Amino acid sequence: MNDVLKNIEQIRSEALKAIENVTGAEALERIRVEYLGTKGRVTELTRSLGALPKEERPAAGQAANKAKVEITQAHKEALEALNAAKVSAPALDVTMPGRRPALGHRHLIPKTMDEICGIFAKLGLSIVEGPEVETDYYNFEALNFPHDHPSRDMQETLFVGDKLLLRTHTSPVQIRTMEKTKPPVWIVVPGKTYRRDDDITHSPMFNQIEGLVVDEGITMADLKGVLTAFASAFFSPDTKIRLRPSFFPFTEPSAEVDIACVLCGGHGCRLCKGSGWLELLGSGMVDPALYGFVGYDPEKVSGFAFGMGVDRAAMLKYGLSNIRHLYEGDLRFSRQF
Ligand code: 2U9
Repeated sequence: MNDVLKNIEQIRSEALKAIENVTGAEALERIRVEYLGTKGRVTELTRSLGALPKEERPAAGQAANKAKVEITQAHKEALEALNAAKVSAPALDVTMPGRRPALGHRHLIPKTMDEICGIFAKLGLSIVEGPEVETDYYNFEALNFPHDHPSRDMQETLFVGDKLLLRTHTSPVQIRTMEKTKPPVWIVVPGKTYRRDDDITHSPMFNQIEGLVVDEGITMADLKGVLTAFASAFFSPDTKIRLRPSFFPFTEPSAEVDIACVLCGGHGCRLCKGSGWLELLGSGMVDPALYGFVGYDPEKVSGFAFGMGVDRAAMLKYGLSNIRHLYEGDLRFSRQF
């Protein structure tokens, strides 16, 4: 082998070895410049071939070209391998400070639900839950809303098929519980409910808590006693309540329950529109007609029931100006509670 071919072979083997042992992208780039760059060893070598005797040029040219192709290919493969390694295993710098994960915050609705349920639990009521998709029977019929009766108009909802619907209140759970258990029944039922409502104080999905007490000798005095104890525990001790006559299909007599205004204490202000009272919940004595649906004897038992919107209770307790704050998912809002 003549000197030129030896020289080409040496450059080729040195370059391939250097590429094989390369450990990083910067070193690989230095190797590329050293061999393949405009002033690199392979480039210079190719240029110098013109000075060779004519008969040596073809063999030398071929060898130089082959070396260049091999080095270029080896460089390409090494670069790809380095890039792939970079993607699959980023360099770990153990000296970097850790990244604190973004912390969420408990939402005000479940917090308020727990507060309310906790108070009734202390008063001796058990917490019961039930399905959000209900039958027409449990949501309306068994609660004294006859088919095609105008009382249903107040509670429009989404029907899922012919007889299935999104429940408009948690009351079906009380019917299901009475069907399954003999009196006495002392329960509180929290959960999501759905109605065709959407304005500044109503949203199509909202949370309710309802209570039902059916036992021997239950009177309206028990209703007032339990709700007075609740108002004191939830708002502040000695919070006064008052009952106003009302109507619900499932209670007779029925009463709206107001609390003394949380802002002015009953003197009259902007919040209570000068009346000194704020509407908190609805209540009443269970209509004896309902006992017929669940096999209870209205001669033996009587009961009271109540229902409240959790959103409204939270708005009153925490002084919220707009129900939408509860549904925007803004952490700056949630963190305040
Ligand atoms: C059974 C018997 C009686 C539950 C009751 C109310 C009154 C009431 C509203 C308050 C605000 C619903 O969220 S709201 O719009 N509820 O006024 N609810 S009595 O009465 C029952 C329930 C079940 C078997």
